[in-house]
Amino acid sequence: MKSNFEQNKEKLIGDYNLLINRRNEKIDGNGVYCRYKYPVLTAGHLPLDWRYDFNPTTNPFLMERIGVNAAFNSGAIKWKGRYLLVVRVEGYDRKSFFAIAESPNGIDQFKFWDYPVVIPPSDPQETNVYDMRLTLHQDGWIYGIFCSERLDPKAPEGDLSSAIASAGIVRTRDLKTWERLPNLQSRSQQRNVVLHPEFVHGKYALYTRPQEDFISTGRGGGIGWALVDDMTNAQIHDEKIINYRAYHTIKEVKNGEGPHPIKTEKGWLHLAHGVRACASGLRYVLYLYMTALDDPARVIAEPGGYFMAPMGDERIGDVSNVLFSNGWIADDDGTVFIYYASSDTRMHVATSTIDRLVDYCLNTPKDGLHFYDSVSTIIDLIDRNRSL
Ligand code: M1P
Repeated sequence: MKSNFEQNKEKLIGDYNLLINRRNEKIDGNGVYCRYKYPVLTAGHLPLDWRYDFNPTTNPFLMERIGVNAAFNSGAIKWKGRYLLVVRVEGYDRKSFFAIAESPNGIDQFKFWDYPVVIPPSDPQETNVYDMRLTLHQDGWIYGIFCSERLDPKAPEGDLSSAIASAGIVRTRDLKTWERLPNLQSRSQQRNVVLHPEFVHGKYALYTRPQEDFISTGRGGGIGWALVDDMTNAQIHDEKIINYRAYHTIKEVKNGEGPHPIKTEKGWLHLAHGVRACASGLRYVLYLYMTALDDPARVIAEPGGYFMAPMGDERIGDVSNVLFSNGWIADDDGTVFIYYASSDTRMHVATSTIDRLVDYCLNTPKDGLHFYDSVSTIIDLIDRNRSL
């Protein structure tokens, strides 16, 4: 006869295996992309032996000892034929860390590696790290750039929530051993910093997001661009805005580059998030734009409005009404796996193709910035359809 402990453990493991082996189902889309029925990762996917003490002597009630709150905002890379996510895992203690989960097909059966990623802290004040973007650079290294957060040393006494954000940098050749490099030096706070995969004029190129304080970008006008000489001592001297925020758009309050852009025959394809304010708070959506092949800082197309917005269950979570993406994978056959998090809680995948996404960028009407432009764009389409 099995003890209660053994029975409960078996049930725990059985339920866990059902969850992590569950097959996903494609949902018909809008012609641009398809969503999938199930999230690809949730807090429940974190390995049981990271959360439970399985020793009946020290944990006779088989209680969860270390709680995981969320698994979200993941960088992505295809590595040795497998689809890998560098997941932002957030514990019940609110600290985030990184852990790698891999899948054989990109849409389901994501399983975490045995241990979380070990990133050495830059200094004792660094308190939290999150939202890593991975770039396999032309120089041969895989770089990870992430947000490094600490208490604002200038916060008034008693204020224990004002923070400052900067860009932390690591590099690796095998995704197992990570070398910590000095944080990016920049005049402003930075989040959503992304390394372009190729050298530009012989330098490393960064997409940036200058911000005047931790939450608000203030006069920071949007997604920036800066060239740096050396990733082992990355310093921004000149920074220019390449993708602007604008009044009464999906990116009125702020925006940020997602993963690094994908090179296509017609230009660099970018995925970003845009944020606007509403009565229920901030609303985060995803949008696409393209830049020129010969100048990745020059925007050549930007469809109006959002590409993806929170839908159904995606709308609810720790920070509701949020879609955020910092990872996608373009396969050799042109399939694109878009990994996005909903409401700072869980990870999903959507699939499309390079051809569809480029067509979407080049042929979706631009945002005319005024209601009458929106109306004339629709009338133009009606007229063209009626003349068929
Ligand atoms: O809570 C929504 C998002 O808020 C921040 O986004 P941004 O950098 O644009 O301000 C980040 O903290 C991100 O992790 C989070 O998902």
